[in-house]
Amino acid sequence: MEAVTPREVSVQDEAVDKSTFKKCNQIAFYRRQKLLHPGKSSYRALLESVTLSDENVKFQIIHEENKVLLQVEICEIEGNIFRLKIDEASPLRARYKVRDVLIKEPTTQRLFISQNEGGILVLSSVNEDYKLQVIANPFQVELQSKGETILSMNSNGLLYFEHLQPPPSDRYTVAFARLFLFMQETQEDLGLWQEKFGSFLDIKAHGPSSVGVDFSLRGYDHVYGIPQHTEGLLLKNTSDGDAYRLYNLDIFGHKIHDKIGIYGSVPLLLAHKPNRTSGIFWLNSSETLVDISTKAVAEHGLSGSAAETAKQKAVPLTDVRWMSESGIIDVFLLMGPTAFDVFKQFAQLTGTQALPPLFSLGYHQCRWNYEDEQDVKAVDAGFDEHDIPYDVIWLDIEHTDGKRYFTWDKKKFQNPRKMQEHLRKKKRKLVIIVDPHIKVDPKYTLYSQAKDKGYFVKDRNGQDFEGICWPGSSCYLDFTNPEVRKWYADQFAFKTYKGSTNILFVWNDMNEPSVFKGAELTMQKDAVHYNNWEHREVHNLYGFYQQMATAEGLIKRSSGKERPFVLTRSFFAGSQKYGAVWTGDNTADWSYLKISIPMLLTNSMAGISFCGADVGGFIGDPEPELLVRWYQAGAYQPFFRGHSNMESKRREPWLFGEKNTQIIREAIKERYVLLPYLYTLFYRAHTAAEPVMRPLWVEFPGNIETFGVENEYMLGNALLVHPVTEKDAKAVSVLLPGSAEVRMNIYTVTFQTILPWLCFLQIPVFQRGGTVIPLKTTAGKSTEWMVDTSYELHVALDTEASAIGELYLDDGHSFQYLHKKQFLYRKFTFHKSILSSSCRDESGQYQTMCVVERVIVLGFGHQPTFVTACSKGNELTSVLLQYFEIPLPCCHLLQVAN
Ligand code: NBV
Repeated sequence: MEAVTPREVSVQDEAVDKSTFKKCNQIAFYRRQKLLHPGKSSYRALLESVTLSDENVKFQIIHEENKVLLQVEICEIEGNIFRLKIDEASPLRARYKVRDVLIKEPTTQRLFISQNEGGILVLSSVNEDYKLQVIANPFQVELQSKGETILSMNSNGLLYFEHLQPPPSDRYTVAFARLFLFMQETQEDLGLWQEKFGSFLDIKAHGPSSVGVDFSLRGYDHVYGIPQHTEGLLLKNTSDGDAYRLYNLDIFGHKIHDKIGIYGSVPLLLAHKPNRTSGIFWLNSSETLVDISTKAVAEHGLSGSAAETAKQKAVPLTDVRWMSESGIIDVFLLMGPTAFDVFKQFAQLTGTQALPPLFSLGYHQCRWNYEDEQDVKAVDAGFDEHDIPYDVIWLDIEHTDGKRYFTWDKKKFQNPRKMQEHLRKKKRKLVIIVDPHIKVDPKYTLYSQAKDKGYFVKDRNGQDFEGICWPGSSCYLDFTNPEVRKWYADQFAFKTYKGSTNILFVWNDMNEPSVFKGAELTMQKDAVHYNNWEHREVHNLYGFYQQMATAEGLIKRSSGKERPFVLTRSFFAGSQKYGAVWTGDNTADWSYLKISIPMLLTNSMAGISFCGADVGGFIGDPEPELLVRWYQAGAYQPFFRGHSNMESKRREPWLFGEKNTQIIREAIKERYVLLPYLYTLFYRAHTAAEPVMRPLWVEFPGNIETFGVENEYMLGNALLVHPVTEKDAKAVSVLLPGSAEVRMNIYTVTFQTILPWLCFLQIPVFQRGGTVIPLKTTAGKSTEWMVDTSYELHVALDTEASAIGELYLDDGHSFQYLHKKQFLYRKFTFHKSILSSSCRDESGQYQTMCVVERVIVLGFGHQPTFVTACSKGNELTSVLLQYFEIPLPCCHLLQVAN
């Protein structure tokens, strides 16, 4: 089958056809699990079987009806994390356990048994802060901190574990054939050994293997996380058939406010109450559904008479029920107690955000497609002509020879190296797309090599799995195989990837994986991967593995020297280690601009700081006002890329009249000026797991008003951003959290302030009192043009007239910051009218000639009488503070006298 053009692809027509995708009640394992209702659990713990080692505590639990034994393993991991694993005690065959997501086997701490009698086992942590109480009958686990129950597991009795069984044909003799047939018919509805969806049949070679359990979070009624859905920030209560679905799917034209899974999944849920944040990380890569129910219960539990209950104070409680199609139960309880602790705990398990090369924090210009070399050059020149900074131009699938990735369409791109040299001279980069499907074409080396080596995913009959995608008939590389990943990484070597240079970086798309005409437009669950694991076990990891292999390839081609940049559409927990993520095919409509904020905040809380949404909206044509507002919003989001569909009109920033060009130019320039702050935030994300973009409640954890806010957010701890997402907005109502004492920017703030929308040119961004942010004094044509540009500090004073902040810098592209300590990390403090700069990390060695040229102090209150520069001995307090220009009226630096 020949290459598919977008118009031919039914996926486009089916975009709005809901029947292409399953509703929860069309998912067999969900239906089966839902037959189990809250109540007394059928599991009983055999506490006499308890064994204790340095690593963990183990015991068995038994199902009272089927008598199947499960093995429970509990361990404490340093840093307030508890891990609970439940697997079959003696499974028919090993069950799938997620690999490669945890960065290392976590370091455990010994638990102590402080009680094991009367059907109760109490485990205490080393520092005795936490206690785990295991109740034998019915089986339940409670986690307490200093006497307070934080959460319990299986308190609703929803522990569900389908043990592996031999196929019915082995179990029944011919004499029972009739009965078996009858059973098969009745069982089909429950999809035990096979499951139909439309014309698709999923044959389950190993039968039913679903697992699930409930958690009750005491005192919590605000829960967040489990991306990716087109939903609001706060997770909603689910009703039957309406669970949050974690199943990576390519849904073109996806609707907003929908709990179906799109593109990526991170099974991490966060719960917050004023004095505590907790997290539940459900490590399972098969299709997963999450039910949420928040209610108020009597303080001392659900039991007790009605009269007693009425007397007791009602406390909120959130029940979270996780249900996965297969694998084991492997769950990490992240005990915080602060949100930042939870972020660290998750990063301790899955890694932190990779430090992006600086260029990738600039503006990216993408389109499906920039036609040819001339087009690329013309668009590039357009940016200079219109004085708009940008760093990267992108090439979509049409740049290839018939959608054979790693090749070029020779008519359109006759000399890709020369084109890249041209961009290099302009100090810019190129990103090209590399999808995971490989065209079935024996003359295509990538295909023939992979075929010979047996590197493709197989169908259930052992043949290479074939599906339709952009190139027509395609096979899919099995990235779960480490050998395939190594081979794939090698494809990025300059010698192998003809026409590539070191300014070329990569975009992984369609890696859910997307399979046109496949069940739910993805791969059959009964396809077979490396080590004979069915696709159902690893589905949500497919994109994770492709991005991992791609990032490794880019590092390898530079002999380990250069940082990679890889954007992926599909992702899982831990994808942050490999690059950036975007939210996929959004629509050019105000509602999609609005939803991009909670979507990005949710990704950020799940560890993926480097995320963004297509500026302008991928599908359709934005009206100019929407496009302008989207640029203004995107300028303050971590990954900033304009992108449009093939059918959309061209929308380079200068095509909407001078007035709009001017506003977009300003927004992009603001982004470039902000880069030192943003890069510093990325360093914090990289080293301390602090999300770059964070919900207000994370910074103001005790302020209930902030808990549901999703139309504004904090960029780092210093900037509050409230993008304008309404058409014709003349004013925005901004919640500036804090008491009357906290000043934001030049405003003295109470809770809700109505600020006049001064003019269309402005983006509502507020600096928090008590912070210093580093900026560049001016924007250049791209990040590389700005290396020598001076810095500027914005000091916003708090009520004590003090402020602190920091600046991180390095060469912006290599790993020298890591291996050779080639970085500079400064701290700025404004106190008692003195601004000082000190070293934040003494080990940093990086030299720069850049100076802080300007300091702007906000909230000083009145005109200073004089401003002087201080020095220690003959040296200035900081190499950075060498030269000052003092623009009036409100700039003061170093010593400012009242
Ligand atoms: O490669 C073409 C597009 C790409 O531009 C877009 O960003 C991806 O999300 N791709 C999807 C495939 C086609 C979508 C209809």
